[in-house]
Amino acid sequence: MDVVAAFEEGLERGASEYRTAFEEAEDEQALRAANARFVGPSGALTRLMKRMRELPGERRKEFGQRSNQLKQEIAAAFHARLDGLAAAAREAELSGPHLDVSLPGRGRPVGRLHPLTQTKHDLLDVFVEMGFDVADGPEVEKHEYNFDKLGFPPDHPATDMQDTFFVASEGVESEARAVLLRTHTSTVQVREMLARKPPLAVVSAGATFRRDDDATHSPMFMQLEGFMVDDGITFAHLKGVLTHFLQRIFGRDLPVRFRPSYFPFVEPGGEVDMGCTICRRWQRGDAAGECRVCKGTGWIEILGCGMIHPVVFEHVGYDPERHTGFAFGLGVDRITMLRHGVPHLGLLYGNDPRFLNQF
Ligand code: FA5
Repeated sequence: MDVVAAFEEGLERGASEYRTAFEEAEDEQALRAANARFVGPSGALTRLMKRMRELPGERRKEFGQRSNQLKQEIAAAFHARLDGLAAAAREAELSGPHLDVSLPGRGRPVGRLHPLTQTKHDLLDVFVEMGFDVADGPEVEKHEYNFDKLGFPPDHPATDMQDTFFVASEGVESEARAVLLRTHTSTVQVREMLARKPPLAVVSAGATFRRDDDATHSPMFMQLEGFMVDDGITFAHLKGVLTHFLQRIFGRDLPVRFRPSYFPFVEPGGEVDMGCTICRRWQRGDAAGECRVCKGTGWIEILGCGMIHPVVFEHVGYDPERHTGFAFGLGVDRITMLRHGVPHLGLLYGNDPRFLNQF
């Protein structure tokens, strides 16, 4: 086709097609694509105008004017349609569903303390009310403070690899066993007594570790330790403090009983049982039904205690002829389970939000 005919046909086709193409474009993207088909870098009109030089001289001006005119028409129509589409979109937005600014916002979940930490704070508070100081001790501890200074003989079963997590360290076997994860918080007794002189009343709570794992024993658990040393401290002080403490936590009518028991660092040593708060047999006065927690006895063992052994005082430089004191240690996990009716200790360490959100 000769160039004149190509111009005639191209301008005619362009003029007849752009309007429909723009009308049919339903959004800005389609409109821009349609515009590009005519006046884009490789659009039909652009390509035609690139052939202007091929036209015979006497027709060049005429076709030049007609091409420019069409280009301007297309540009005007493009912008008119663009404005129309924007207005229609705004209209649709305004007449569509309204934004309800009164809807409640998206809440940000509020964090809270873990039930074990809550219990720990509640227990410590009771002792602080009674005038005890709060102390801390390291979880990675010396064998000496965990066992030796507390009067454990070197071959005591608790010092065995089967019961205690030892921390590997370089050197010979005896050195390798010199550092461990503390198996109880009684270490704080040693540390505080080495650092301070009587009178003192101290309480401390934190993580402890043993090679245990079942429904009521976990490899990591939490203990709370308390002790008091002065001139003239007796077992009566121990009974008074512990009975008050347990009744503050579990209720004024809670029965508490003391039984003899053995720990190397106390003499005499005892264990304390409290009435089972699950079956509350002391309130019902009968043994009807077998309680899984207390096995029908009506009592739960809750802590170990006793009068601090003179040998411990010697190890920390106190005069055993002059000073006396009591100490006790309890499982914070067990108290948390009893307070909240938690059936398995593992729940306290599983960090499952379905469990934790109930507190
Ligand atoms: C002691 O650890 C002594 N240090 C307590 C003590 C302190 C006695 C001061 C006298 C004077 P015992 O091994 O019984 O004692 O542990 C105390 C409590 O820790 C237990 O009653 C139990 O509630 C808790 N406990 C022990 N092992 C575990 C475990 N693996 N998981 C969870 N709780 C445990």
